[in-house]
Amino acid sequence: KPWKLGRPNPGGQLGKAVQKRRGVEHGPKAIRDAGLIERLSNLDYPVHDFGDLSFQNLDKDEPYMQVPFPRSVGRANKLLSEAVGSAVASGHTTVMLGGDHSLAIGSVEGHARQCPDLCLIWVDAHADINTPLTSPSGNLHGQSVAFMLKELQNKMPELPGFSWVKPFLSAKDLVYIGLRDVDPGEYDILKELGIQCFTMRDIDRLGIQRVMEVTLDHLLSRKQRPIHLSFDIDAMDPSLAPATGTPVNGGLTYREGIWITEEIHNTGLLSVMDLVEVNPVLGASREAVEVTASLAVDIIASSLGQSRQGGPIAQTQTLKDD
Ligand code: EXY
Ligand code: MN
Ligand code: MN
Ligand code: MN
Repeated sequence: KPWKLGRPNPGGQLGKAVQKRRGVEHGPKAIRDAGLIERLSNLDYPVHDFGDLSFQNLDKDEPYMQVPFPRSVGRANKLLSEAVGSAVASGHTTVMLGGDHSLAIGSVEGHARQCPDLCLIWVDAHADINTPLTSPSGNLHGQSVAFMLKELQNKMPELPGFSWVKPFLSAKDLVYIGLRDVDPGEYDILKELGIQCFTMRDIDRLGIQRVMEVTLDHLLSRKQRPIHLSFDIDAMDPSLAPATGTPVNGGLTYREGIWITEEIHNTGLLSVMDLVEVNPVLGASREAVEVTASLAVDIIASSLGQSRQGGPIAQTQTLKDD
């Protein structure tokens, strides 16, 4: 049973891993309650809320190796892939609200079915590139990218529930920003595949402006193509985004986060974005939940064109004034 919004998370009774999984399904409601639709409606295009998908936990979903609930997570992702695919096919710039980051498997897969040449920008404290064999926890939110990459095909066991996912992304089409908690097995994969990563140390060294310049050059200099932005709220510093399952100190400042999204918006190529890992149950107070959800709204609005510089009033009004 989910705890009431904003109540401190009572520890003790549940195992830590189980406790951390609970509540993230309430992220979308918290983000909507923080005013997402109104904020997007103030931007210059119509907004359509497709509502929540409904996922079922399957009976007899035994762990595979140490991965819990593989069939339920696999099936949820298949539904999500179809939903994102059809939103993209009907011409929408699409925002997927999570939920945990394992949902990126379905979101990016559905996007890639429509746009096979997409590139992926993964903003996260974590690399989420463990395979079921390297994962220290078994949890699928730390493995999403491994399902996508062609180069990891031979390292992925056949997980029940995921036979529909065929790897579709090349390592050169992916950039990470914000990393600061990478497991040893993930480090090896990142090095071996030569994936472009900007850790928090790189951001300190280069500055966020240079990081985005290199990111966009790496992904777009050969050709302009659709961008998938997968934004894990735990990329942000925990002082700004406390209501999340795996906070790590030393994260992005507000201005770094907004710079990232403004630069992505300015390409004109953002096609799908995920905003994941807001967990209202893990906020220590109502205020902690609200600041996290409101930050999520700012990140989404900025990705979709909300500007810090102001802008002309909408064209219809300008014409009337004339
Ligand atoms: N790397 C750790 C694991 O694989 O268990 C922690 C992953 C946390 C994932 C969060 C969503 O980004
Ligand atoms: Mn999670
Ligand atoms: Mn993540
Ligand atoms: Mn993360």
